[in-house]
Amino acid sequence: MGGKKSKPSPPPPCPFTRTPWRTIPAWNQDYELLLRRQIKEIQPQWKPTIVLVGPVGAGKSSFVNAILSVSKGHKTDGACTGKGDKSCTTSYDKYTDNSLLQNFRLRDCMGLEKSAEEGFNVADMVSLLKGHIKDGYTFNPRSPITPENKTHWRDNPKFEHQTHCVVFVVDANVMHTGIPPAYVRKIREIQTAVKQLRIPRVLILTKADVLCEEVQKEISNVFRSFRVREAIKTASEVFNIPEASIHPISNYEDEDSVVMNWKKNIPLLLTLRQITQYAKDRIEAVNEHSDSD
Ligand SMILES: Nc1nc2c(ncn2[C@@H]2O[C@H](COP(=O)(O)OP(=O)(O)OP(=O)(O)O)[C@@H](O)[C@H]2O)c(=O)[nH]1
Ligand SMILES: [Mg+2]
Repeated sequence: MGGKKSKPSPPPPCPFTRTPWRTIPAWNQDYELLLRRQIKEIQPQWKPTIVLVGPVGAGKSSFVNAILSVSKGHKTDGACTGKGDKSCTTSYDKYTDNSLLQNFRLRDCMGLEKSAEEGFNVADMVSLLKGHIKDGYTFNPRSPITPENKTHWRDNPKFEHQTHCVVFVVDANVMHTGIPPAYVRKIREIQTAVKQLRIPRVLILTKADVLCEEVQKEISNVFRSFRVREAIKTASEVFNIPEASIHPISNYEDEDSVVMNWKKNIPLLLTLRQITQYAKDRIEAVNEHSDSD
């Protein structure tokens, strides 16, 4: 009114960064094949264990299925996935195969919940990292495993039984809405144990397709998406993990067609390559240390 101009509102954030915030050699089928080859060439002395941990519904089991699908070349749903407040995954299952996972064991875990008494118990996580928990154990949120459990408790775990890389899995969208403090507390407690045991850490931000419509339209936009970039920065601060160890991905979802998409495989393969390399490095570091004793 009165000729007074109202202040222009700031423009909405540009959906793309000026230049890609992460560069990769190429986004084509040759590069997809190269990544597959590189992963198969990562050959540790024996099969290390990679453990997935994160809030309920973050997409841990979907990541397992995505990796198994990429590996087989067709969609598979070996791990139970679903929407709900309670963890769909309750047991401690391992996944390996004759292709991309031929030299590794991927382990899916029950999800963390907001309440202290529900979901994956932090005490169980510490026992698991140290190698005390045997295959097929069903987690009980209210009562962590103890040495009295003769079936699933391992008294004197060797280095082979321990975890060799921990992969934190978090929904990228939570980075904008705010990650509930209870989750941050639980994840930090787990990180303390992970650091003490010198286990390498990787963070996966799932559902990048939901976070940014440009990524949903075209997955190769993921390293140019402003929102994804911001989510990575926030995650790095909240979880104290270097940005280079944080991977935005989009899992293969139920609604997707049965056909695999090599473009969608690239972020998944980049993630798997780093995880498997870290797990191999962990074995080598311990071997070198024991050689020099
Ligand atoms: N759009 C989209 N949906 C996803 C993605 N990853 C997982 N989802 C969906 O998120 C829901 C939960 O996924 P799950 O893989 O079961 O999650 P989880 O972390 O294993 O959960 P719990 O086992 O319950 O702890 C499912 O409905 C998935 O289809 C993704 O990258 N994009
Ligand atoms: Mg699960």
